Amino acid sequence: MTSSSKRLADSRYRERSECRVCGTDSLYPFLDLGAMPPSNGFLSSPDDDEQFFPLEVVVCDSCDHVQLQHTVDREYLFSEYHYFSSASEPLLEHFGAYADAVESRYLDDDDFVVEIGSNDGVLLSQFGEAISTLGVDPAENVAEAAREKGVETVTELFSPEVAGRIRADYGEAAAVCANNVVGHIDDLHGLMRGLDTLLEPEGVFVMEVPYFVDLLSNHQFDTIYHEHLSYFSVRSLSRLVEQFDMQVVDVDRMDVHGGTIRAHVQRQSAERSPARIVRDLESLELAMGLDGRDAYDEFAERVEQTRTRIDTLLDRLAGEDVSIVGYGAPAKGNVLLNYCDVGPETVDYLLDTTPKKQGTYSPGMHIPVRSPGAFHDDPPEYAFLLAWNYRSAILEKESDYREEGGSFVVPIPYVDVV
Ligand code: DWN
Ligand code: ZN
Repeated sequence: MTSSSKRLADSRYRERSECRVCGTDSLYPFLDLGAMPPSNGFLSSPDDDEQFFPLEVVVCDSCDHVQLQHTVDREYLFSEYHYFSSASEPLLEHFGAYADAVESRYLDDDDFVVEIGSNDGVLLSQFGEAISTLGVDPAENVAEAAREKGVETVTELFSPEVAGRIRADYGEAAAVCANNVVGHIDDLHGLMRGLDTLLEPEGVFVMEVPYFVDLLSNHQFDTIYHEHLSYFSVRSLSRLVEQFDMQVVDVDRMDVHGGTIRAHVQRQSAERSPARIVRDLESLELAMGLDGRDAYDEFAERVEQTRTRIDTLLDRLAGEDVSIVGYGAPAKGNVLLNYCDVGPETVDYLLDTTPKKQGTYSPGMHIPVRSPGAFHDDPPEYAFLLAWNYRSAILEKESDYREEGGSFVVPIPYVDVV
């Protein structure tokens, strides 16, 4: 694809000069992934207009919070959404256990739970009958899917004003959940003010975000895209919440999405004191040099090495005149395909279980997206595992494909063929 066709959009994004957590205006740039289309911006036709935006990563010189230099308009990214959490079987199990854990640890009958960015209701639909719930999500199409599950959902971008309206209409919340959402929010201080409005005095904010330590350690550069404005460490999350008289009281490490932390946040005035794991992870981050700058520069070098390895391997395989298809059409897969400049000349199509993605074309590289049936009807020699975060579930599901000679090309955490 020529660079001219990746011309940067002239609107719908702005450059930030100050840190989203602490407000400092000293930001250290360490990775530039180039002009990139919205990673969930699937096209109806390969000729559709599409916009490209800068994708540059910086770290704050004061609080070490990792974040994007630019903010792409949130309404533009999230009003019509192609991502349905329930399309991935492993996530259904994950959120079922999540609901049980929150309910048993924090909730009594008749308590009220709000989820910010509730998507298709995959979490709230799994709380017990005795708990009243409300979803908040800006995308009408996924909110409708949640309502069909019986999950009451308001189509809004969460804000202090929305929090005030929810409190007036429903009362204070015993728990507010937000999963793969806090990293998507540009106004983090507005989020915290909204939580302060909505939470009961002893209430808890339970949030899941990809853990920057896992991203760095496992070279997960493809999880960097415009939806994800922030890449949290426990230290930067603590720095955010402490400005609002709250604190991180516990952290669970989860495998989902390539490595996630489930952080539990409460008011400093609440009963609970921080578990030791909070300090331990902050010590781990310092031991990894996240308060310096070498760790970030070395990560950027490893990203470049990964691109070279992926391109070299795919070029060699394609040279043998074999068929290669993309397994999954995740947002991260579109970052990887665009950054490595891998298109339909190399990958015949992407298969994906999400009905809304099937029949579309991938953003930027315009690879057709098909249903899994195409894969099983005419198995390719190679499957490029773009949904690498579900590696074990997918390799197990496709064991027959591999026994009959098919191979997976795995790009992350290391380029591999299995
Ligand atoms: O933060 C976000 C993460 C959590 O979810 C959102 N910004 C967007 C989204 O990112 P993603 O698209 O990279 O998420 P997934 O869950 O890794 O996407 C996996 C894709 O692969 C889905 O479209 C479903 C598909 N899939 C499949 O085709 N066959 C998934 C599995 C497990 C399968 O067997
Ligand atoms: Zn900062």
